[in-house]
Parts: sequence; structure tokens; C-alpha cells
Amino acid sequence: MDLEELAKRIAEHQRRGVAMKKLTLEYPDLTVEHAYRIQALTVEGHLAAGDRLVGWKMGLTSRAKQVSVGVEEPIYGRLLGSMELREPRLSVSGLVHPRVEPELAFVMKERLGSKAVTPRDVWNATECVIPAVEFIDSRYENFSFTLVDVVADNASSSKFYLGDQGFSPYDARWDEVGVVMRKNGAVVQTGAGAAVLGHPVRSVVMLTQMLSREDLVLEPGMVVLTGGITEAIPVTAGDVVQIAFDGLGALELRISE
Ligand code: 0L1
Ligand code: MG
Repeated sequence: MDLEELAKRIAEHQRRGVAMKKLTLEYPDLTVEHAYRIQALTVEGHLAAGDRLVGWKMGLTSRAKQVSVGVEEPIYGRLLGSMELREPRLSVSGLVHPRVEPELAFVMKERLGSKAVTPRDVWNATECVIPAVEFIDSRYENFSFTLVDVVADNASSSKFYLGDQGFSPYDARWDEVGVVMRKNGAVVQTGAGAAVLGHPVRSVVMLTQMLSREDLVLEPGMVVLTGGITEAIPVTAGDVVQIAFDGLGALELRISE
């Protein structure tokens, strides 16, 4: 199988926002290693077209999501500059079937890259923690995929928004931060930071370990989306999503055509 051709196929569907068939239907022998290679090649294509790597996301960090995809370990994806929303507004044009989930983003101040990393190393290397929102969007028909498919599709990365206020890593018990998500005024999800691998710092530890297997590192200034604190909720044009982070303020996002 030609991984470069598969990467080009996915990149095209990401660019056009058109659903595609799962790669594993055509190539059942694709492995997770192939899938991360396809992800890297896809992103290299976007970088060659002028985009830039601004960070990483962890996905499948909650037990519920791992069970739904039948895996035991989270996955990672790459965040590009073009994915960051500068205003709390999402246009669904060019997206397939977007969903929203609350997250805590870590912003790095120091390089981090080691298999032996500890939570203490992460705290030392973190500039701040920011309440954030991720809009995921699988390029696969019906939002249905295997682990291999979703890794190749950059872990369903689409858009993200970081709140205006960053907090010192020591300002909160991040595992105990409660979150209430409302859509059009109705409560649709509630959760707490502990939904992310027990504590969001563990997500950064695990990401660093996973990246170090590929000789990749977290660079200063990079953003890490640590994982969804609740289930992801579908959004359509006209929706208003409000996410309250207990004691840390709320984000309100408007969804348009
Ligand atoms: O951010 C996430 O947890 C998404 C990972 C991929 C699985 C999905 O699209 O739900
Ligand atoms: Mg996420």
C-alpha cells in the first residue's frame, strides 16, 4: 500500500470537508504505525502548503471513548495554526459533522521530551493552563472508524479555541475542576478534569512518552489539548454553546454557516 497516496487522500477530504470511506475497508492490514505515518505525511502536506505546527492533541483519553473505539490507550494528533479560532465563533462551512468538547489546554514554556517524564517535569515545563474548546470532525462517513482510521485522520482534529485567561499550573486542582456544557441554554454535558486519564497532567505525561518513541518533543510555546472532559456534542449553524469551568470562567461559542 502507498502511504503517501493515502495521506494525500485524507488531506484532500480534510481540506474539502467531504466524508470518505474508512481506509481500513480497503486496507484491512493497515497498522497503527502505518496510521501515525499517514498522519505525519498528511500534516507535512499541510505544512508544505504554508501551515505550521502549533501543538498536539490527545484523544480517547476518557474510558468511555476508549471503550467505544475498543482501545486501551489514548491517541495523539497534530495541531496546526489554521485550526486555532481567534474568536469564539465556528463556521461549519467546510466541516463534515463537527462536535464540541471542553478541554484544558497546557501551554509549554520549556522543551519536554523523554520516556521517563513525570508529572513534576510537566509542571516545571508548563507556562499556563487555559480553559479551551475543541471542535472535532471525523472525515469518515457517519463518524464511524477504527483506531487505525482515526489516527490516520489526525485524531479527528479540526478546530480549537483557547480562552483569554491563562492560569498558573498551581492555581487549581485540575482534576477537580467541574465543567457544565450548555447548548442553546440547555445543559447537555457535565464532567470534571478527572475524566482525562484521572488528571489532565497525565495526558501530557503520556503524550510526551508517546512522542519520544518517534523522537518527537514538545517545544516551548506549543499547545497541548489534553482531552475531552465530557462526551463531544454535535453542533450546527445557529447553535450557541456555553461551557462553564468551575471557578475559572465560561466560554461562549457561536456556530454559524
Ligand atoms: O479529541 C478526541 O478525543 C477525539 C479523538 C478521536 C475520537 C473521536 O473522534 O471521537
Ligand atoms: Mg479532544
